[in-house]
Amino acid sequence: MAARKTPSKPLPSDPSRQPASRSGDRRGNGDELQQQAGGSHPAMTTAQGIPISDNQNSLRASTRGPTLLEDFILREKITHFDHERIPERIVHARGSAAHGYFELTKSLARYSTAKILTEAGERTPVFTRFSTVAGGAGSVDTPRDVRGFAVKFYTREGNWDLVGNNIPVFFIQDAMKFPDMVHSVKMEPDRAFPQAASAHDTFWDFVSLTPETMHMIMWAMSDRTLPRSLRMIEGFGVHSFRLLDGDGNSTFVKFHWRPKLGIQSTVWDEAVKLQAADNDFHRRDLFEAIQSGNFPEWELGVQLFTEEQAESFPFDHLDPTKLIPEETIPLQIVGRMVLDRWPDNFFAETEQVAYCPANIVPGIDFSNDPLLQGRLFSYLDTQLIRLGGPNFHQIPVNAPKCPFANHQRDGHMQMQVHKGRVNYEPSSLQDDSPRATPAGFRSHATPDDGIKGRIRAESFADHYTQARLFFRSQTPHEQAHLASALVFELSKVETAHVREAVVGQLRHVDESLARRVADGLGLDALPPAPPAKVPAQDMPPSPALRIIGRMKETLQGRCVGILIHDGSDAATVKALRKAAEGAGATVKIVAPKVGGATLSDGRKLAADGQLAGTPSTVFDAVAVVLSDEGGKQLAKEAAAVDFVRDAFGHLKAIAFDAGAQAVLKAGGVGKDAGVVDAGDAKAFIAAARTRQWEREKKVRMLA
Ligand code: HDE
Repeated sequence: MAARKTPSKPLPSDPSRQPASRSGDRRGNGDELQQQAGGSHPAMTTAQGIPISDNQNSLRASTRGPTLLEDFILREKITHFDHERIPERIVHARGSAAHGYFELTKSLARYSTAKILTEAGERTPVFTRFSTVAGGAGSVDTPRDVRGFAVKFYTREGNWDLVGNNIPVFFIQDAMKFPDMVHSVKMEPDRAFPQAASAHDTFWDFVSLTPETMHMIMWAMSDRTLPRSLRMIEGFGVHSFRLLDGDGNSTFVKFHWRPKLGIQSTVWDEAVKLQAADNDFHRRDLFEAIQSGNFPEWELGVQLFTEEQAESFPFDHLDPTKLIPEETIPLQIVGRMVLDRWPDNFFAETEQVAYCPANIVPGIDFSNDPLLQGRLFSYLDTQLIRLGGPNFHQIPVNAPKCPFANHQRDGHMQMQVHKGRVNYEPSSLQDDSPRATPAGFRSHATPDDGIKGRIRAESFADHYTQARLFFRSQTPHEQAHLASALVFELSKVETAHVREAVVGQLRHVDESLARRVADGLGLDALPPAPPAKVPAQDMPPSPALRIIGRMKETLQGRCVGILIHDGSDAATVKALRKAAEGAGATVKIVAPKVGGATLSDGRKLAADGQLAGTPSTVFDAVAVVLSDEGGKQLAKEAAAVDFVRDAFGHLKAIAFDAGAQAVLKAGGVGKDAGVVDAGDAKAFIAAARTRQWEREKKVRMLA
């Protein structure tokens, strides 16, 4: 092969990769900086502030020769890139967050000195992060999973973090079991799957041998773990906390968040299909709502109770697998939280935010819940490594918005330039050095029995009563979903004895549930129930634990999709859009081409989504408005047929006109109260406000 001739002069860099200057000059190399600096662009520099003359080419020994180690610009750029990722959170890695404020509406001055709970009308900035638990940072938004609900309140008295979940109880009672529980639910260590799913052997093996998980399992298998939107989940502080008044008197408190849009879930088949439709379904939903000014809002509720009331409960409130029924201690609404600003930068804020249950302000205190006690250690510990050192509290999203000062010094990434000689206390050399204050944080003077040991309290021994309470409090539809979820998950378990052991546990919860699950698994006989230390007691059902019935019948914050094609009736589309928007919904037009379709009036209506990439799973209700010809064409298009089949299967309202009938027929869509004439916008809106629960038995065999 002939040797290539070395050009005597260096070639100009590839002009196609150079930004055009205002004058149209497309020369590369050294001209670029001058062109950009001449416009409104700031000069690009290294991290040391040294101006960069060429951001396209590395420094080479000759035109086609090796790259020189001397190229500090290239090395700095690549080194920084190599370190762009930090370790993801071991749990709750996948999350989305927003800024906003908390406003106290009712003072709790009788119970607490914490300013955030006593100054009614005051607004406190917050940063709130929602997360899934099991999956990695790049996993999907809609697996069956608990959702984290973590709020950082930047109060006048320091940061208070309420780091909760969307379920009011937890899997385990003692922090000692957390690594085991998390290991079991995460992908299995030898095969590295399944990602973001509890439906596998190790998780159910752990569950079957850990009866304290049973109550949480009921919640996890219910529709609570399939939220329609992060804007529609409840939040719970889970543990009991204390409120302390000026004399140090304590009142126990449980914190609850109530979504203004109402609580709402998807159905399982929909959640599965959403994973394919949009990996970022919840993140996008939150982003779009905030960007469009539809700010998500929650009420803060508290359950307040005394030590004496706690003594009278038939369970131990320090056990995090127990909730306090609202029928026993009603919820008082004391404030609201509004999220009104999407972060400017995902990494700087959402990824680097560090919540910690130990961040607490004077007037609030911990309880002796052994799970909470373990959490008080864990978060700072994990953040030291995740964020690279002891100064992560100085990162803007983590820094208090009130003054803060102490004698902690130095360490990795120290951002503060501390002045003066005094970095210790007591001291007499500097008048402005920080000192402890009488207004500072005080712990409750809790008496103790003084017997040390690795102990599980007898009062924690009842694992089944509240699991039964939850199951029996659900509507029949929800019970069927729960039983079917158990069948689904256990059907993914390969080890027969694990499946059977779980069914054995379920017999303590509710014999009929165990039978349904056993039947769904095809077991020939009910496996034996393991011995129970404390058998389940019957408690009066708590309707507050349901979703169906408590879900708001509304289109506020929901989304309606209208499928059109060339020739669709313009007046019908217009009327449906007007009615849906009037009811508070966002409307999106779906068409075979994203450019849109030419309607009956000759005008082109642009689409918000192309049919193939915008299935009905992303909507709360759909309308299909087609000409006869359009209907004939789309009846042969799988995406259109799936659009209506899935909307029907996911119990959504469907409006259709004469032309759309061919597609409905191809999709096997039957007639019911939720399938309405597109000409009757009012009827469509009425049906679209809720799901068609009665349809479910026609479309799905549930356990
Ligand atoms: Fe967490 N948890 N957790 N957890 N947790 C973390 O902290 C831990 C528990 C919760 O958006 C970690 O910074 C232990 C209950 C949320 O950044 C880690 C125990 C509840 C988030 C940790 C629990 C939660 C976390 C991982 C049992 C509901 C995400 C990264 C003793 C009340 C916060 C990090 C965010 C994150 C430990 C149990 C909620 C490892 C040891 C119960 C919402 O420190």
